[in-house]
Amino acid sequence: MLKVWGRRSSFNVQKVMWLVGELGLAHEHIPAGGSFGGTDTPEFLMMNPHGRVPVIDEDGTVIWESHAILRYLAARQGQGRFWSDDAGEQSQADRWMDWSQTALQPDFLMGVFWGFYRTPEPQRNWPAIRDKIARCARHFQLLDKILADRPFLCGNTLTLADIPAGTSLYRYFELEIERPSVPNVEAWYRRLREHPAYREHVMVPFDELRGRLDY
Ligand SMILES: N[C@@H](CCC(=O)N[C@@H](CS)C(=O)NCC(=O)O)C(=O)O
Repeated sequence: MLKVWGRRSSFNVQKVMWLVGELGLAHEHIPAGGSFGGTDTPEFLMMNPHGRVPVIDEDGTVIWESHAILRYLAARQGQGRFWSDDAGEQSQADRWMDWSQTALQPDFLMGVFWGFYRTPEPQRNWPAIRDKIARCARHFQLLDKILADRPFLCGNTLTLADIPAGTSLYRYFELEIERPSVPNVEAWYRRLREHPAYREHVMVPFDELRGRLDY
């Protein structure tokens, strides 16, 4: 039985749970991290020495790092739909996953979501927040161009490429921040919202995180 550790309000856990939902995998979810704690116990640190969520255990195969988990689950259970043994084809999704983790996520999750939403008002660094909001606008405008001729990032169907970047959309469109006009991204977001797994695992209200700098 697949076990998934992590709190549902965690962006990185949401990516994993979304794929678990898309694949319809039987699993046990164990709340961990944030106010649930449990990530600094010797048992948890044996699984993930970094003490972070998400972590999965499938019959003794323990994996941490959300994108490593996504690739593992896709390769094991998502052949054809979320995984291709053709390295070139698989790299189409891989590049968007890596882009999301190294470009979009630092600017949006760290810069805007943490810098603006999770930071109490008196402590906010507005020049830095404005810079990150502008960088995010450019990232979403880039995605808007890509999505001009296709419904999903890699073409006609949902792939791993959509999961990390798509997970940011709920928060991006909910925050009270300035956004550029990105109609193709909005159409993509509408398409993702048609997926029950997206609604269940990604569209998780996050008010509890407002102004809260501790996990
Ligand atoms: N690069 C890691 C980041 C993991 C991470 O930082 N997770 C956060 C939640 S999004 C965490 O565990 N925070 C501590 C906590 O929630 O207690 C991944 O993608 O899995």
